[in-house]
Amino acid sequence: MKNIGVCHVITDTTLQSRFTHAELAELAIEGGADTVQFRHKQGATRELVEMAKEMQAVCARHNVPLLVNDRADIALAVGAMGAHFGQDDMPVSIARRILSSEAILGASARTEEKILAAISEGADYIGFGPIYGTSSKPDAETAKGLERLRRMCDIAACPVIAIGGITVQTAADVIRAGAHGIAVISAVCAHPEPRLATQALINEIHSAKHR
Ligand code: TZP
Ligand code: MG
Repeated sequence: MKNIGVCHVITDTTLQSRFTHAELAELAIEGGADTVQFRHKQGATRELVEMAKEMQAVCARHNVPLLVNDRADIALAVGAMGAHFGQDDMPVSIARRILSSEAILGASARTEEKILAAISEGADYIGFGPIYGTSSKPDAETAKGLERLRRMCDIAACPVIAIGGITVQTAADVIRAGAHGIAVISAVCAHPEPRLATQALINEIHSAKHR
């Protein structure tokens, strides 16, 4: 099985404008993030390629996988380790033909049927959420909570990465509910000190796993 990170930091330049995607990647990695995801919903492809290229340089220097949200073509273009897809994005089975068999491909899935479908299409991990309320994704569904997370982790035969409203106060609960790891935007990107915020999340994840 592939090595799927436990602390995915998704970079965002709409919640804050102090740092670029690449700067956020650097700070998150210095804080211990073991996966970084480039997520940028607007802009021309050429601009996205430039941003992702800068991030890939940071990730390669630290040997941390970069995943590209929504875009297999950009992942391929910049040599990223993988990509993450929602239900309206490219199917994982097709993305797998574009990227290599070693690529880490994640899929967001919110029901038992969709989780099983994503796994059979070849997803290496499932993104499940939002666990809590979030304002980082305007079209997010209502919060699923820890009990739903627990059930989904039980049925998924691959790592589940929980997302949505996760903070340093709740990260340990999410791991104890069975999630392999967490993905966060605001807890790191909107924090005054992204490096320290990541460090604190990592501490919570590790202490919950080793208890
Ligand atoms: N998908 C489900 S919730 C969410 C995404 C991209 C937003 C997560 O952001 P935050 O700030 O960690 O709640
Ligand atoms: Mg998407």
